[in-house]
Parts: sequence; C-alpha cells; structure tokens
Amino acid sequence: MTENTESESKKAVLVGVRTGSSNEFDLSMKELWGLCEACGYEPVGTSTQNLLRPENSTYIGKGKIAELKCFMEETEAQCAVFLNDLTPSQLSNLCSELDCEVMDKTALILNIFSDRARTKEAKLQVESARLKYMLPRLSGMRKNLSRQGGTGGSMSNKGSGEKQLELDRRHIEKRLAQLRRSLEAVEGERETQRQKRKREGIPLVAMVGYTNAGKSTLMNKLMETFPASAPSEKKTVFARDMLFATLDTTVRRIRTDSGREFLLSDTVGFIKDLPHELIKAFRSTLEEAKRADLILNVVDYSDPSRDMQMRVTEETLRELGASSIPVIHVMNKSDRALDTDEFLREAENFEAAKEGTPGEDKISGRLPLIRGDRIYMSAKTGEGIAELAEMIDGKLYEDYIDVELLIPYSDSGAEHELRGSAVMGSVEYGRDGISVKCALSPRLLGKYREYVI
Ligand SMILES: Nc1nc2c(ncn2[C@@H]2O[C@H](COP(=O)(O)OP(=O)(O)OP(=O)(O)O)[C@@H](O)[C@H]2O)c(=O)[nH]1
Ligand SMILES: [Mg+2]
Repeated sequence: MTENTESESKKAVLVGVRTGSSNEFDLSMKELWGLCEACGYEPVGTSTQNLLRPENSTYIGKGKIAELKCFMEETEAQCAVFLNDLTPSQLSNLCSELDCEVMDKTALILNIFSDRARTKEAKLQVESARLKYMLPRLSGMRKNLSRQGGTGGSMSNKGSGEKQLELDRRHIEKRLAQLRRSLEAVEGERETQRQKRKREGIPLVAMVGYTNAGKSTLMNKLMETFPASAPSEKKTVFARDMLFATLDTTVRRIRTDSGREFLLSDTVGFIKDLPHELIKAFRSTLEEAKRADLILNVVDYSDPSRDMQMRVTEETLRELGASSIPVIHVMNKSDRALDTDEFLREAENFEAAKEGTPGEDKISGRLPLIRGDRIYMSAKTGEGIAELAEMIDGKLYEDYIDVELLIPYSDSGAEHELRGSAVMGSVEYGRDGISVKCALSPRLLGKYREYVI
C-alpha cells in the first residue's frame, strides 16, 4: 500500500472478476475507478474476467495473468488494483507473477482513509484497521515495498512508513494493543460528550448514506439557512466531489423557524463491501446513528447505482443496530434528475396520490417533492431545505405533550433547559414561581412531572 501525491501519480490498471450480475459488476468497476482517483492514482484501463470460481493461488487464471502483464506494459501501469478481496497468499503470488505493486479494494480504501483522517480518533481508528489488515499480509507487502525501491510505502499515519513496514508481527501486535488503549480513552471522551448532550435534552439527527451522496453539502446548507447564534456552530464542513471526503464526525446545532433546536451530525459515508477492519475500527463513530432520535438517509438520487446504495445503507444500519430509529429519506441531487423519466413518473404518482387533497399546490416536476417519509430535493440549490427542516421538526416533536408548569425559583436550571429543549408558549414570573406553558418530550415530562399543574 502506498500514498501518492498528485505530482507523481502512479498509473494503475483495474482488475475485476465477474461472478454475479453484469450490471452491478460494471457499477462496481466504475466505483473502483473513482476510488483509485480518490487515492491519487491515475487509472489507465480495466481488465476483466468471468469466473465461476476464482483460482486459489492467484485469483485470476494463468492466461489472464500473462494478458494483464502485457496490458500493463503497454499502458505503462505500475500498479494492479483488484476489485475483489485477495487472500494474503494471492496477494503475494500476484506480486511475484506480475512483478508490480498489487492491491485490492480494501487496501485502496484503507489508503484513502489514512490520507484523510484528521482527528485523533479517526487517525487511531485508521491505523488500527491498517495494521490488522497488514498483519497476515506482511510478506506480500514487503514485495510491494521493494518494488518501490524501499521508499514511499507508508503504513502509518505519521509518515514513518518504511520503518513501520519492517516491524515484525510482534511489534505490530504491541502497537495494536497501544492503539486499543488509546481508542478506549477517546471513546470515553465521546461518551462524556454524548451524556452532556443527553442532559441538555436537544434531539440528535444523524445523517447517514453512501459516500458522495451530499451529506456535508446538506449540513452546510442547513447551517446557512438556519444560522445558529454561536460562531462555533456556524463553521462549515468540507464537501467535495470525491469519495470519502468526510471521515471525522461533526455535530452542529440547527435552530429551525419554529424556534426549536436539534443537533445534526455528519460522519463517514458508507460504501459497498466497506472493509470489515474499518467497520470494526469505526464502529464507535458509526454508532452515533444508533443514539440518534432521527436518521436522515441521504441518497444521491441522480446516481444510477442509488438502489444498491440504499441497500448498502440499510444493511449497514441494521448491522449497527440502528434500524428501528425513525428515518427521513432525502433523495438528494434531484436537481440533476428533474427531466428523467423516473423522476417524472415519481411526480405523476405523487400527483395521483394527492388528488382530492384540498389546499395543496400542484408540484409537477418541480422540487421539492414529498412522499411520506421521502423528500426529493437539492442540497446544492437549496430547493426543499425549508421543507426538510419542517419534516425534521415534525418528526422530532410529534410525541410532545402540552403542559402547564410552575417552576420554583430555587430550580433556576429548569427554565434554562426548557428554553433550549421544550416548545415554549407563555412564561410568567409570579410570586410562587415561574408559570410556563409548553410542549415537552416524554423524557422532559418525566423529569419535571412534579412541576405540572
Ligand atoms: N447537483 C447537485 N450536486 C450536489 C448536491 N449535493 C451535493 N452535491 C455535490 O456532490 C459532491 C459531494 O458532496 P458532499 O457533500 O461532499 O458528499 P458527502 O455525502 O458528504 O460525501 P463524503 O463525505 O465523501 O462521504 C459535491 O461536489 C457537491 O457539490 C445536490 O443536491 N445537487
Ligand atoms: Mg462529507
């Protein structure tokens, strides 16, 4: 595994073995191309093969290896990137046979994550995932390293790659134990923050979805449309047309037009076959979704693979134990799909379903389009952003209960908490205490039940 800089981007040939549906395979190869670019490689061509069962020793057949070697010479490629996961011995054998650097999709994704990790937690998580991946593959990786003349191969996040690669299994295991301890400490800090948020009672909305769906763009647009008062809550997040632009979790406070607030979290995106090591390493980050009151499933509606992407998101949420949390499906980038047949069909269905609903305008082909828990919108143009905020607000506060409270002056914290978390009506300062009419979440009602009059 190597890190690349733009000035010396390496040429890579993508290799894929088709074992299932052809359409899905083509989309996966296209995605692999994007991953290569995100890693700083220059993809120069693809080589594919149909195989019912991959070869034990080299994954692809002998004839294919010879063909691939010629192709790599022709294209001057220095690296072969496999779509399919390679076993440690396949990796090692392919390195020898092809006499070039070889990696699989998992290694590629680990490289991207390593390049992008910024916070302490993400760095620790990525290093731990890379070392676990490396452990059984040391010999193949040494061959990769020697092919690069002993330079440029970095397995650590601190640039001491060559040294790291020379470490034996024992050293790696020792480092993994250190990382585990550091991660436990960081996770402890995260838990403290979660508890603090919970005490404040502000609901948490977690954005999830396939990488590049537009989550960070949506967070920025919501912040721009509904600015919070604190400057730290206005800081925009990084959004870019690349896979895995975001690796670190950001939480921002949003105050909608109703005056109510919620916390919005943006985090690492999902991808098909996200490496097992990474899911494990990022589990505590991804589990943010499990603690949310509401999930925004952000989908790139203009992407032909969106059905597969939605399936991957659904499966990942199930795996994380977050499938019972209420969801709003944000069909983002609908601005790009406005004239497609599918979108028009959605719009027609929508019109048909709405017929006879009094007082609603015809929408026909315009954004946003709202169907049950789905909203077709654009985070980029902002079309649908106000409606999405309304949907979030409605979902979060639908089980709130209207009450009247008399808060004694001795409990000064209660009024403060209610102003931040309840739906406030009138407030009067009387002789016996503060009379407040408001709507409370079941949790807050439980907490302040003794003040209800
Ligand atoms: N046309 C269009 N482009 C969009 C929209 N939303 C986001 N984009 C573009 O899609 C690209 C990816 O957006 P991001 O917000 O970085 O996506 P993300 O889901 O945060 O991606 P990762 O952090 O990489 O997982 C950027 O180039 C955005 O400008 C949209 O509604 N319409
Ligand atoms: Mg992002």
